[in-house]
Amino acid sequence: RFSTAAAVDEVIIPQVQIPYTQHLIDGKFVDSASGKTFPTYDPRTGEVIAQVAEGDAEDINRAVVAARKAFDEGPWPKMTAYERCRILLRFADLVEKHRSELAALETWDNGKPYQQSFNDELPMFVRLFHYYAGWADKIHGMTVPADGKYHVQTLHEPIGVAGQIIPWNFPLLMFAWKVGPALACGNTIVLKTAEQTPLTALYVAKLLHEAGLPPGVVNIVSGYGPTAGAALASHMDVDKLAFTGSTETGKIVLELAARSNLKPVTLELGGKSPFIVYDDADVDQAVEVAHFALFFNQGQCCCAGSRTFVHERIYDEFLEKSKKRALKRVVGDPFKNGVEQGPQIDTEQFEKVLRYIRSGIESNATLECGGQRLGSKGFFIQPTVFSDVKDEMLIAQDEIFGPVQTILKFKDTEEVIRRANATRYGLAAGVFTKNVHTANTLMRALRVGTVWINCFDVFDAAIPFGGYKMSGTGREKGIYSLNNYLQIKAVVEPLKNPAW
Ligand code: TXE
Repeated sequence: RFSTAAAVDEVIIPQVQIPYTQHLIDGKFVDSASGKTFPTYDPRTGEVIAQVAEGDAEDINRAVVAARKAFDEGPWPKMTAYERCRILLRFADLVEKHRSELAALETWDNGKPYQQSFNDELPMFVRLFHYYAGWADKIHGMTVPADGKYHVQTLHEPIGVAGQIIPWNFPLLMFAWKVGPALACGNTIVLKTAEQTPLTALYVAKLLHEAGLPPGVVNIVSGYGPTAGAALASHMDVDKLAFTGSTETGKIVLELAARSNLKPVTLELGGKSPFIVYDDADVDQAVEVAHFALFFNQGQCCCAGSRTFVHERIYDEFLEKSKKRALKRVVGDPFKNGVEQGPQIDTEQFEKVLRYIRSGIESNATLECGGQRLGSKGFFIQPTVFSDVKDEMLIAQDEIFGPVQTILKFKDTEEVIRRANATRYGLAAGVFTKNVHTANTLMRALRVGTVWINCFDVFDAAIPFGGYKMSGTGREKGIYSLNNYLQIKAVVEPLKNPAW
């Protein structure tokens, strides 16, 4: 058990006993068919937290068979929508009850600040399940006024067995974004967690069963992408695939889905989101929000505001203040009170970020602060700010996925729209201005799935999220997410007495 508290003043060293490390298939915790395990690491130290069952094609197949049986034979898709709603609400209550253990486990496996896990992410997780529980009994079709003497209606049916592959940056929230709508619509699920963060999904999936979820409805397989993930994407008996991760892997899973059974795919991929600050903005507020937009979650956000465009008239002031803010950022043990930034997730991501920092220096951007690893243990990186960044530099084009802010200068609206859109990505954008006409122009001109005006990273269960261009396809959260998990059936019957 962990020793946890709502607010912590000192570092909590979690006393483990990790609750669950096996796959959860058909309502039971089981080992891999191969008997293999893999380690999950503590990003604070690089030490092994636990050995976890390592799934491959055979385990995925066992999970799909269980999900198929639970879908075809019920009771889940056939029970009343209200009963499904009640189970989801009971589950949300149980998560609330286990909030501190789950927040500690999330921080331990991922490295994000405990206060963020406890104060923001766990409540958001609960909120998402309340939201989707609310949808369960409000999903219904329409009657259609077709030409001719027919009564026409649509039935909104669950799509079947949903395969879901999630990343490591928000292990619990990605679980909620995927599992919430799929369950509300009456589907069954096989979910593969990221190999870096397998622990919390197993914990909450156990709570789902405690809340009354029938066995086989949600199955969790831990394991690596090219083995377990690829087996799920190419499985012939999976009816739908939802993926969040890199654009490169998104292309692979889309191809696997197409080459197997043409299952529909939603993709939530990488980004290089512009954060545009006009000279009429409140500079102090814009500096703070731009800092948050980039550095939040160690910079490991698909929608991170990773190209900060600043109007030339306020550029010098903005830069000075951004640098000061980055130097003040508290980096350290994520279990410690007041720490804003923990370690990067693993050695691969840590090396990748440091490579991009070197590339920024080599391409003659000005390194304003940071740029080094912090300490000698774990995957900590100094908050880093580059100025004099040019659009063609790699650090302005690629997703760095780390605590590296790149600041660019602009002159006018036409120019900043062109430059903001000159990327293969299209996930999100931030705009800071007091001029309503400027805001109106930019919100329409930016080719992105979310525009935050005078704010950033406002996430709400009801707000849809997703990308244009190579940031993905489909929307998660909100009413739009339900479309991913429904089949629409048209039913046509002749009318006997068309006058009525
Ligand atoms: O991603 P992958 P990685 C970006 C970010 C990061 C980069 C690489 O830029 O630096 O991606 O991170 C599974 N078939 N994002 O390597 O590989 C994998 O096991 C099926 C953005 O971690 O995309 C994991 O569960 N599945 C992002 C998931 O895909 C496969 C969040 C994501 O891993 C697979 C994370 C395969 N062949 C990284 N290969 C976001 N959009 O938020 C891997 N996977």
